[in-house]
Parts: sequence; structure tokens; C-alpha cells
Amino acid sequence: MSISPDMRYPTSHKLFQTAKELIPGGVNSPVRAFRNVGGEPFFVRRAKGARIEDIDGKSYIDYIGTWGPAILGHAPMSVINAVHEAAKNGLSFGIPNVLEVEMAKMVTSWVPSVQKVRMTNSGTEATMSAIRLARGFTKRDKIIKFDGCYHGHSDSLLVAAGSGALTHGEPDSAGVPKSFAAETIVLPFNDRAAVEAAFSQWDGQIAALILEPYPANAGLILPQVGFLQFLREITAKNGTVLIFDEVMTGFRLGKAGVQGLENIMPDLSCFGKVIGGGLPVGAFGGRADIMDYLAPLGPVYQAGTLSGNPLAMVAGLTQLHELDKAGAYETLDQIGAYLQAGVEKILSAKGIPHRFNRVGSMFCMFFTDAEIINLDSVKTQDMELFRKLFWAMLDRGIYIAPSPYETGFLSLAHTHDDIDVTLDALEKSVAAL
Ligand code: KE4
Repeated sequence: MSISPDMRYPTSHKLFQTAKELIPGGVNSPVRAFRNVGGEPFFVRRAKGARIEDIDGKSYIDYIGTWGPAILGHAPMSVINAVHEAAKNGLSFGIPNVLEVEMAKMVTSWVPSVQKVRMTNSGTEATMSAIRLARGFTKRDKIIKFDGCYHGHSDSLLVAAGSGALTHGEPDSAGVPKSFAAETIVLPFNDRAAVEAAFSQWDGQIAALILEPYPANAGLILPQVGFLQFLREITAKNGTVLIFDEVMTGFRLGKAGVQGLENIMPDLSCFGKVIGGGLPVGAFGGRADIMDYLAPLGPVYQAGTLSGNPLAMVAGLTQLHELDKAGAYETLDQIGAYLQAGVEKILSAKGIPHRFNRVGSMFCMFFTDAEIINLDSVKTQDMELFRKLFWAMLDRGIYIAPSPYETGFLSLAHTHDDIDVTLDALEKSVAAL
């Protein structure tokens, strides 16, 4: 079947049946299967700006933006043209090229904590490599992560809290050896006492503490005042590498991501999504004395055939140049504030308990009146209500994340009119409950 823009598509339902015969669950990444909301996913035909169109001829205002990369909106001409031009010079080299140096210059100039950086092809590779690097640098094995934070699917990070918070982690996926999980300690987010207890119990043994500084994979959770600074101090005191996983927040919440907003210098940071402009990318970077432990300089091996690929580099560079234009981040925050005000007005008028967490263009609606401080508080939300509203909004042409454990994204392509259409759909969906 040749793919062309005007080809006759089957329906999403029919294509999903075929997909399920050929691809596990019919998808190349689990969240796309709509398991958290039931029903079947639609198949996309094309995307432009704030809108996506499915193969059944329906279009939606998109609040996912391919899970973060589409910060300019889908298919921005600046990125398309740059990729088109670069492709004429070669699709991949496996040889040092100028675009990799340009990307390294950009990342190190935008993010003060990053003295050196290495590109990868996904966020998973970035965090996996950062963990290995921290272990190699400190010659320690244990790591700390927080419940509810997702860092991609490498074995050391697919770990859930053990029976006792301070004991060994338990595999969070089949196929992760217990011995691997045992090296990962999983703590409740925002829990200083648990962090202090872990450092005293595993004194001198903790290589790294990794976190999403604004966790966005259990909905959007915000650190309590001083928590990030506390983590910076206790890791420095214990010789533990502090790793900020900014795969989602990096270059999304500002030129220096959360670490810029919070004025904190982690030892290593992980990036992805926005710096690839929609093409496969990841990156990790930080203190030069740590990064220089990486091969070919040092003893920690890390590699990738397509790392620094010219198309991903030029797409990411173009996207960052667009974000560097005056007012870009302020515009994203303003449109986010407009959405938040409208949503809160509608839900409050209907008397629906809710928490609307937002930072700039990242947001999450929790149907609970509990303060959202960690994964346990996220789990208090009314999941059934979420599911009902997801489908009611989709039926009205609004595509929000198909899971109450995901974060929504706005782009520079979203207009006030788009928000008004969205709020109208929410009003009607809530009224129909
Ligand atoms: P990738 O390997 O998917 O490029 O990145 C993994 C990753 C690492 N760190 C953070 C903070 C992340 O959010 C992610 C990936 N995010 C999910 C969205 N919740 C990707 C969507 C998916 O898994 O299909």
C-alpha cells in the first residue's frame, strides 16, 4: 500500500484491526492505545498547526502535540523547509557534522548548568545514559527516583516502590530483573523525611537522584516550596549526582526549563522532544568533569548510530530559533492562562471538584479537591468522570490526553478562538454529564 496524501484510507476501526494483527496492541507506544479511557484510538491522517485530522475525515484541536515536541504547532513551515534543505545534503552521516556542534552550542548557551552535552535518539536513551554515567563517575550503584516520575523505559527506571519505601525497588514491568530493581530506591515525591532517611540508610552508596523537577507523567505535580533546593543540598552533601529529567520541560517552560525557573543547577540534565522539532531525539548534559567520563574520553560507554542526526538537529535548531524570538514563552503562558481561567470557571459553576495545575503551556486537570502533591493524591481523582469527559470532548472535536496520568500541551499555533471553541465544547460536555 503506497502512502500518499490523497490515498483512500480504510476507517480507523478497520485499520486498528489490521494494526493489532501486526503490532502489539496495534500501537508503537502503549499510551496511544486508549487503554486508560477505553474504546479505540483514531488513526491520524495529517496535522497542521493546532489541529489534527483523522482518516475518518474528523478534525480535532490537539492538546497533546505529539507529547511535547510540537511547541510551534504541527508541521511548522520553518522546520519543514529546514529539514527539506538539509535532507538534500544527506539523511545521516555517522560522521561529525556542523549541525551537532550548532546544537551543542545552543543547549550549552541556553542552559547554564550544561557545560557539555551528548545527543541521543530518545528521552529513554538520555536518562539511561545519564544514570550509567552517574554510576561510573561515583563508582556507586544505588539510585533514587520518585513514585509517579517516568523517565522512559530503561530497566533501572522501570521500578516501583518496594514493600517498604526505603527498601529495594520492585520491577515495574515484566522482564526487569529483581536484581536490577534492587538498586533503585523509589520514594514519594515532595517527601523530605523519606529522602533524608534514604540517604542515611544508604550512606555513601547513592550514585544519583533522578527526578522530573515538575513531574508531568502522573498528570502535572508541582514541587512544594523549597523541595528542589533541598534535593540540591542533600545530593551535594552526599556526593550524589542530581539529575533533572527535563525531557518534557526542557525548552518548553523557558530557555533553561525548570532549572531556569527555579534557579537550581543540577549536575546532569536530560532533554528530548522540543529539541528534535518532532524528529527522534534526546540529549543529556551537565558538568564537564562528569561528562568527560564518557567514551571515547572516559570509561563509561555510550553510543548511537543516529545520534546527532542532521535532520533531527536542524529540526530542533530551527524550533529553538523560533522559541528564541521575543515573546514566544510569554505567548505560551498567556494562552495557557486563558485556557485555565475558562476551564476553572466552567467546572466551578458546575460544582465539579477539580485542581487545574499549569506551568506555562503545560497543564493538567484533576477531578479531585485533594491538593496534588504526589502520586497518591493524583490517584484520588474521579477516573470515571475523566473518561466520560475525554470522549465527550473528542466527540466535539477536542483531543486531550487519553489518560488522567498525562499532561496537556499548548503551542504557539493555539489561538484564543481555539480556546473559545474548546471551552464551548467543555461547557456542553459538562452540561451533558
Ligand atoms: P522517550 O523515550 O519516549 O523519547 O522519552 C522518555 C521520557 C523520559 N522522560 C520524561 C520526563 C518523559 O516524559 C518521557 C516520555 N514521555 C511520554 C509522555 N508521557 C512519551 C509518550 C509515550 O510514551 O508514547
